[in-house]
Amino acid sequence: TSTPVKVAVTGAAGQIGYSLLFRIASGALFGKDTPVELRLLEITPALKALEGVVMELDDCAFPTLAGVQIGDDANTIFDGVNHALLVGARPRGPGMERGDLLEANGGIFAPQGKALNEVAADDIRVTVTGNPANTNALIAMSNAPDIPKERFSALTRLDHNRAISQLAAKLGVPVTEIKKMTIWGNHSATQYPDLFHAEVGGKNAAEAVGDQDWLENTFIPTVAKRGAAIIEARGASSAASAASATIDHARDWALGSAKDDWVSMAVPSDGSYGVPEGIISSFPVTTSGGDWTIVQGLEIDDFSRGKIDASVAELSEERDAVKGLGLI
Ligand code: NAX
Repeated sequence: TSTPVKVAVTGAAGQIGYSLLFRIASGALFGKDTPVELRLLEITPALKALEGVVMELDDCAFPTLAGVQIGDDANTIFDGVNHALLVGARPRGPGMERGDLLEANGGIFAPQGKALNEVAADDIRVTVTGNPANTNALIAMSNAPDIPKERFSALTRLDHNRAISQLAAKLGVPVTEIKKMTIWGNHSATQYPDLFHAEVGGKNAAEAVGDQDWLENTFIPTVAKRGAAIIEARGASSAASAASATIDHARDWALGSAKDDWVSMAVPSDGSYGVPEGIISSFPVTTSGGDWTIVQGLEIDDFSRGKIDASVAELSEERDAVKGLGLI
């Protein structure tokens, strides 16, 4: 057997963690032949609950699970890790302003970025799920100067998967028929799920839908507000689907995206599609050998341009805010 891949998960005692850890341990991330060692980071008061989760992991007797270490010190937990899934974050409390939210998360993601910089493995890849995901990833990246910037990403795969599911339902086709879905911009209500470059059974998705009103006034808001709809229905935010998307994201990044398809990932912009450098924004990307490449050459019409620009403007504001707070 090979050396175990070391995967760190933060916020491991939370809702997403409760789904994510069992998927990783069962081999959903790297396959059944790759042993995985879990490194679980929590805040001190949550360690007891995390011990309970580890008891359950033990009780699954997963053949792929080579070991579990838990703790509240990032420098210990991140030591030698190959993948870091940063899920734990500070949620927006009642009456909390955006600046307060960004500052509270800066207090989590700046030290975690520094710790990764010091102790992670040379091949570290970092995925941020905890909200505000794009800007939290920017904070972590900016605090890890020795790690190449392209090793930092934020999760928009849940939005991507939601968009595929909504489109498949609208057209009455299996999700496997849908390719080249794109989420542009921020993982927030301003995100832009793009049907103009998506394909259904090899045909253009926007044309297959043939209904601009549905696209604009049903599809886009349904995808963008799906998180709120789940809270409304379930009384708790999406967890299993967020865990599943985190697996999809990290797996495709490590093992490569499918031929003739692409995925959505929020990555540091290189200026492609007029998205300014210095923010982490969602793009269509292909992945291979642990690297991502932004898909080039897509034509962006005025409608899409306006939607992308609006979401990117929000990311630029968040970037300016965390810069003003001295977090990046
Ligand atoms: P929970 O509140 O259930 O769990 C979060 C856990 O993080 C808690 O156990 C907490 O103790 C821990 N934590 C807090 N600060 C920490 C720190 N400094 N180090 C380590 N652990 C820390 O939230 P959950 O439902 O699991 O959601 C986690 C995050 O994912 C939230 O920020 C949430 O907004 C975000 N989401 C992101 C999504 C995406 O698509 N990018 C979708 C789902 C989800 O909303």
